[in-house]
Amino acid sequence: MQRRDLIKFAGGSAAAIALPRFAHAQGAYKAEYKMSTVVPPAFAWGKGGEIFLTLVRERTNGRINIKQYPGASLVQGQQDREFAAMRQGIIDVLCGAPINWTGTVPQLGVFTLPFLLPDHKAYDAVINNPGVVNDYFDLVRKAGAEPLSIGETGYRQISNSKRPLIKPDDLKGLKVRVVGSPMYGEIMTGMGANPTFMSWADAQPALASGAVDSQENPLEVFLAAKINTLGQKYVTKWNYSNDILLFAIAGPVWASWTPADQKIVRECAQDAAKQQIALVRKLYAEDVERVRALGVDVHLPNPAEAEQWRIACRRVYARWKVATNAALVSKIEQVVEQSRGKS
Ligand code: X2X
Repeated sequence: MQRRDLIKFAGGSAAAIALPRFAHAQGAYKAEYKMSTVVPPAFAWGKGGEIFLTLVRERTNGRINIKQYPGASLVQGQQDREFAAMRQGIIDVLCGAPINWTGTVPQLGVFTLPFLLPDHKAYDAVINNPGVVNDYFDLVRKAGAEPLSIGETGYRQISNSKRPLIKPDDLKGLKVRVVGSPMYGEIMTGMGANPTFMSWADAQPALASGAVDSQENPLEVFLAAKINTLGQKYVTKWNYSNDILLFAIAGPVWASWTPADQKIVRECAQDAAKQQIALVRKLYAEDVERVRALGVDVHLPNPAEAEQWRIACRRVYARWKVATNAALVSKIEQVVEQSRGKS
């Protein structure tokens, strides 16, 4: 052993001897907690993650240091592996769309059923309903994470390179990239399209090369990722599915924090979700104008057209209501129904 190494070794063992006392005082906190987001802070939901970790660092005086790994890089871009990786201890903090986790825990996809949440009024009524939230949070807890708060990833709109999509038949034969959610695949198949499951990282080259004709994402994502430069010329703002943005902590990590820190972190997530929703809504309000300004054709379905889209998804809806959690979906349906007509 070289002298330099010896010194290093001695230093290391001194630190190791000191560690237990230090660790005890700090409640065995990690130096860094890893947060996965699919998209970076240039996108509203990546921004939600950044807001959250900044608040946590400030309000815990740096005791809890969360680092964001965008591009789902902790799972090599394979966003559908996020939840499993959280269970394995690779991811400590989730700030994501549960649709990406439905291969691991199908029930977490309840909010994304096609046309379940018709507008923001319905969305707000649902995510602020204690009965719905408690049931959902119980599912998350049973799956291995402590849920903290609910933001919004945004209404997903369909785009393609071929033609305006006015009615379900117009999707016939289109190759559509969807996230790894079997339900989205069935929606597309039901309308005669050919869905391909792909991560977000793979989607962009596939659109650019023409390997797929179509994709669906919130227009905020379309704008931030400049999807129009990938040959996507037509958009239909059909509002077919809107996933929540769930802020959650891996169960064992949560249990390692003091109750006082747990309270702070939960409040930070609640504040971050509020700010993130406000940002998504602001972008939603201006998206049509901004997408049209890029020379993209944006179709806004009239009520009769919207009804056709809804009818085309009815069978998949019924199947996935049962395949996810029929009791919870029924509860959500009731809250949506009550929200109608209320200002
Ligand atoms: O991959 C997508 O389409 C994205 C970014 O919207 C999700 O993570 C669900």
